[in-house]
Amino acid sequence: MSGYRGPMRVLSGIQPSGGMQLGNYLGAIRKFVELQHQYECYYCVVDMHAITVWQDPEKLREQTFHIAASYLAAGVDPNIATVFHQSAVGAHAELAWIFNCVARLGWIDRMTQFKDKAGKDKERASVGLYTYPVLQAADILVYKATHVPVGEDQKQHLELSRDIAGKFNHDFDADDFFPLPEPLIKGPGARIMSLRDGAAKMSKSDPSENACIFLSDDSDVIARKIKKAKTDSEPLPSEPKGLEGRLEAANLVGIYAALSGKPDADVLKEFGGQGFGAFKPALAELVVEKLAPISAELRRLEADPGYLQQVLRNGAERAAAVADPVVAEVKEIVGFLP
Ligand code: AQP
Repeated sequence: MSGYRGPMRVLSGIQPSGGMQLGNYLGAIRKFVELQHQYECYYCVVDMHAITVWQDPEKLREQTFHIAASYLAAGVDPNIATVFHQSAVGAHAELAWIFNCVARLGWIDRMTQFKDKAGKDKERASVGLYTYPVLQAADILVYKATHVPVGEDQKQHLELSRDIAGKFNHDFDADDFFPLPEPLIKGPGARIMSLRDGAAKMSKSDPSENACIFLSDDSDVIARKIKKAKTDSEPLPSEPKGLEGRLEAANLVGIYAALSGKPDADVLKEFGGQGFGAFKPALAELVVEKLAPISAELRRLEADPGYLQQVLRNGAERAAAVADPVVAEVKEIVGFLP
């Protein structure tokens, strides 16, 4: 974090581009809950990121409530952490423009997520999808956040945020104005893979409905998806090195380990030598046991949009009170008139 001496702050967000999925929960939200007791935390629903690919407006509103409700259902306390939706705090977009003029084209060209999401037809992708990681840097740095809990897929974007912060500090001779934010990635669940393809990450917008477990899935749906999960025909090994090259098996064992709090080695001590016919029902039972209380709370909260709206409004006010003065200072630093 170089010589930065400001408060330790956490910022993270999830896109309302679909239902909250197990990867988002294990890779991100579970960490949000722990961190709220250690740092000043800002958790946003990143609706401006979501529209980098087409979103039906009515669904976008619903999904924004759904993601906010999922934060709370998983244990984020809006009286401790600041919970809000990104578009309600204009400072994110203002700083993103200035960062568009700091970031270099070559840096953005290297971002692999754009290549993955744009696919073969990148000429037809939105400009927003291309500059997405610059907006992400603004989301973080507008709060001068020092720590960012994310899944492994976001590592490259976090490096870019550090580069942008460093270049801004250097170009404007503004020593340590922005911290160089640290990613918080490590831990079980940092990379949960699709149930249909062990080489692709679990994603809420995966077109295959059996690829992904959603927080809103009921116990029958969870059991069915796990039963249908792709696997090989070998029994489970009794040690982690036996999972090498067995992507799907490694993913299921990883999910079991992340939810049970046991290392992979202990899971394999228990299930090594057994086939998926025995392991899958045990996994389904564990997933249902861990997710059921969260889904019940999620349903309760979603039935009360008035409360969710109030949480988001209060959060946006608190967030703007921190972000607006940072943007005002940035404008002065770059030479804009007040
Ligand atoms: N499969 C995953 N394993 C671990 N962590 C994951 N995250 C996402 N998928 C996994 C983490 O969840 C946070 C929010 O992600 P996001 O919604 O902003 O964007 P994403 O990474 O693109 O998530 P999805 O579900 O794949 O969304 P779509 O389908 O819309 O692209 C991040 O911290 C991410 O690392």
